[in-house]
Amino acid sequence: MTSDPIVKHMYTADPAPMVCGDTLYLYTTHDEDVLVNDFYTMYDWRCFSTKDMEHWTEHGPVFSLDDIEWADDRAWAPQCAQRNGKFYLYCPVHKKDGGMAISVGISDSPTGPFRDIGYPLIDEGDWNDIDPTVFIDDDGQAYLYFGNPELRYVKLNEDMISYDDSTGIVRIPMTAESFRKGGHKTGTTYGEGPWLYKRAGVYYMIFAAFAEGEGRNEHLAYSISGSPTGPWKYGGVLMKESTCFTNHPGVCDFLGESWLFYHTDGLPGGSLFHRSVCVTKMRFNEDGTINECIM
Ligand code: FUB
Repeated sequence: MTSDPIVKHMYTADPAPMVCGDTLYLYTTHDEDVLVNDFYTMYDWRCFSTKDMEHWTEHGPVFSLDDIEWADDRAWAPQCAQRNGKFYLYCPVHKKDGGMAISVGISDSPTGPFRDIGYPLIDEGDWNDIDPTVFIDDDGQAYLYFGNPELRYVKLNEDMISYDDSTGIVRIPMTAESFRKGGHKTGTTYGEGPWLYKRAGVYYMIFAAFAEGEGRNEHLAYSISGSPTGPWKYGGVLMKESTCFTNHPGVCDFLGESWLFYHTDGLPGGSLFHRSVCVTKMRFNEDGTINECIM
């Protein structure tokens, strides 16, 4: 299996796997070596692929801020989905006129190049609109969850670039029962980086989480539901916090295993702004709970 981190020649974060045929495509963000204003300095999205979880092929930048006319900064955590022979890359960005929003790039190939649809898919005029996770259920309905500090979702239309207006943007109740009492702004552990995943009829919302108390880094946790729209019930800690301020889950099934992609600051020169994507196997119990994953 891959030795961690997966990418050793540049800083990558926010891993988002997508399986297509016999290949796993891993989309990541890219932390630049040189920081601007001592903050996340991120301009493009990268793609890597593997057929065996050992050997990886780099596909270079597949989408960038330069491709999105209305965006000017913060190429943050993406996720890609395939439908009707097209690939849709959902990416949070900072808008030229202020605030964060979720863009969509479309391509005929999983390795791009992706072409921006020309406008934000999600743009509520606040800063919550980051970290999209897209999931197509067995009945064909696609969901796009996102958000920090609140978890929200839309039901995507068949075209994957618009959503059901009659349902609109749904705000998930941020309760302790759903996300456990915690240290983020809603008073729960839910922080950001949601990842919607389904296994054996159970829906999992896996997310970056803040425990109670000052100076905590993000750990990974999960909530469970019998439906893609909740109600969510807190399930437990999936991965303990590390020395890196953020973490970010990406989950998929491939080669008969379930994989959890995440990031750390473990590469030489690493920091909260210089992260590296890693992967480990997930183990599920018969009752649907997930064993804690060790970095
Ligand atoms: O990488 C930029 C931001 O940091 C992401 O959007 C969050 O999930 C966190 O990893």
